Amino acid sequence: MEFWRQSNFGSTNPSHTYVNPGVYEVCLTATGSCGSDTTCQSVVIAPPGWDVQPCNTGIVHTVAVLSDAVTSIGGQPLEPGDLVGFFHTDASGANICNNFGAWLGAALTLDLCGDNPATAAVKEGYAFGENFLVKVWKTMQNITSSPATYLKMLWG
Ligand SMILES: [Ca+2]
Repeated sequence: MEFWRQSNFGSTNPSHTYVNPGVYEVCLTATGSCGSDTTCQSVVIAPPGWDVQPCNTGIVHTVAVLSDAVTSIGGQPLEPGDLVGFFHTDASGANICNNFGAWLGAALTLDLCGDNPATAAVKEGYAFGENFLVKVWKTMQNITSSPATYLKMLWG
């Protein structure tokens, strides 16, 4: 994980642009005559090409990257802070990032978008029985690990 600190005294809308993908802990401290209060939130910055589209098919599948059973994906060891992305193919066969999240050493649960079979011309997500592609973004190296791994989709 990376940490970043900046003071924005007097700014009502402080902003910062993150250059590198990864997990960041963002804290905002407001100070006034009654004292101060701090709130923190974890944000995940997507690697290039990992743009997730909103799922509007109403078909959602949940997958989990476990903490104990999975220490590597496709031979790539997972380290806390690495990003794990699930990719489906669109109608042209291109790999589209369906969803991704940060693996922090505990189980990572993600909702994946399923394709609506009624809209045959558009492939919005995973079709039934489709293999999926998993990529790992190595946060400390700023690279997507390769080779990519294909796993069989197991919808219940
Ligand atoms: Ca469809």
